[in-house]
Amino acid sequence: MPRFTRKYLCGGLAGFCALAAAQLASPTARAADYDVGPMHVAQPWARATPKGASSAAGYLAVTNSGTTPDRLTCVSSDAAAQCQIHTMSLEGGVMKMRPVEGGLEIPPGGTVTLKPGGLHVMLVNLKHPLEPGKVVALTLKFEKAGTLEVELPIAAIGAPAPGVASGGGTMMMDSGHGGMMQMDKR
Ligand SMILES: [Cu+2]
Repeated sequence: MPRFTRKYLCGGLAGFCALAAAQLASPTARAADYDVGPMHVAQPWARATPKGASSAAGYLAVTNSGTTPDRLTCVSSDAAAQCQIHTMSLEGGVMKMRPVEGGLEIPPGGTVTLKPGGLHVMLVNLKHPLEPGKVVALTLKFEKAGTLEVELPIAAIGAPAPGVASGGGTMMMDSGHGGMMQMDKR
């Protein structure tokens, strides 16, 4: 009776294997979740930045278990002069991002996920680079539920989202907000 090796299992269950590999390679220890009123913030994390970077991105998932919509803004961070929530969209072949006006709506019963390639917390005018293994603190504010202090563990530069297999195309677009990205200052 041959033993079932990891390799054997991977061949037979490719999807399962990819998931297992991603978990093994998870760049951060499991982050804490946070609650304020009916709002739940899960899996917050940020990406490390290269020396000299002026901005950084953070990610998290927000679930609203209440019965009314709420609006999320980022008030401040210990690592940057300004904290904003940005959307990203492809316009004329260029990835553009701009601040969400009036806060990010979290619908009742819904989850809004900020992740590489899409919505993100933008730390503008960094005071220092984000170093892997450390944390960056944010003060979030829900219009109705109130304020919430969260800590984002910092993953390596180019790290995929926790639980997501690496090698995805979206990683490119968000790496350090350089090059192919334009910030729309309106
Ligand atoms: Cu941004």
